[in-house]
Amino acid sequence: MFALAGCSADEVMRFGWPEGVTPEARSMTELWSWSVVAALIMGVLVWALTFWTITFHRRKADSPDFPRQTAYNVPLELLYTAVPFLIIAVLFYFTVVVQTKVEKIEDNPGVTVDVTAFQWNWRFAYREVTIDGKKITLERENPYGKQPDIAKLNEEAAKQKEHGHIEVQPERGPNHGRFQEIRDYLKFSEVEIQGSTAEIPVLVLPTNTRIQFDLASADVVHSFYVPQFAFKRDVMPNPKQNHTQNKFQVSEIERTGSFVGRCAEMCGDYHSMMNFEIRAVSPENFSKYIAARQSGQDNATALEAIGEPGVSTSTFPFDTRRTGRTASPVNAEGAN
Ligand SMILES: [Cu+2]
Repeated sequence: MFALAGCSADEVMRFGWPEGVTPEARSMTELWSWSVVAALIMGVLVWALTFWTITFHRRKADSPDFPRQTAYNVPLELLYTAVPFLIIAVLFYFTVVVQTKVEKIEDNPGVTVDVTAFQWNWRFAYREVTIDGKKITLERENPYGKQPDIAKLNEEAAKQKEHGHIEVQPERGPNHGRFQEIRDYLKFSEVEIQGSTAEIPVLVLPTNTRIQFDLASADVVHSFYVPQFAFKRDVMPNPKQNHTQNKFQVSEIERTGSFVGRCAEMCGDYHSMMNFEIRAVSPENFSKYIAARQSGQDNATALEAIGEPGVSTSTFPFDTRRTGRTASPVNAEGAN
């Protein structure tokens, strides 16, 4: 069946997973593959025992008696309590090893990207990049303003109340009484990529470089998912107040190419159209790309300058018109 479907041995062994492009993704895929193999061995054993029992140990047609009953066999019961425990222990061990690798965060990653999810697209801001061995900081000030001292405001409000004044307070959000319109936790950069209805945001990253992603949402909960990283993580507003680990790293992207990314948390009307692309290029091309962006070129022009397609190749913008009944691609001119 696999041969007829034209599957390679590698594809068969991935049991449905996409080809990983980071060492972390490959570790997770291996864990998945061997877990499936272990489960299949166990399955075959259980099926064999089941069919052996019902075939050869059924009540004989000419005999009124049940076959020999083997319940309450203590050694056997101990064995089938111990064996599953052993299986769980082995699975647990390998899971912990892989998880530790996947969640590892090292100091000084080569590139740090601030990812902002919003209804319904993505903004990528390079915080730090390494160009020819030198770290460059590209972060710029957040235009959303700063949260006032919330503790002090609360204290003042309490005092006002004590003195019989009822101060009309501007509306505050649920996160420790923070003002919802002020999003001081979002990060901005000189070099950013922002998606729109007509444009899939293409995030350019270098191969062979440790990359850190810092995730934050400007509104509701989203989820950053790149199938070929075999990784997704929820993207929350106010990550600190929501006690989320909003950083993760990939130790490297192993090859150049275009890898689709998606929002994996149902986040509203156009959730399904909240796609992005990771474009992995060589570190040399990445340096050229950043230089081109810093000189004022837009994303498509800077991409074309290094010989890359200017728009996404792994996915395309969708028609967001309610009356449109087909998921046909929309070009930049035809989009609304
Ligand atoms: Cu979303």
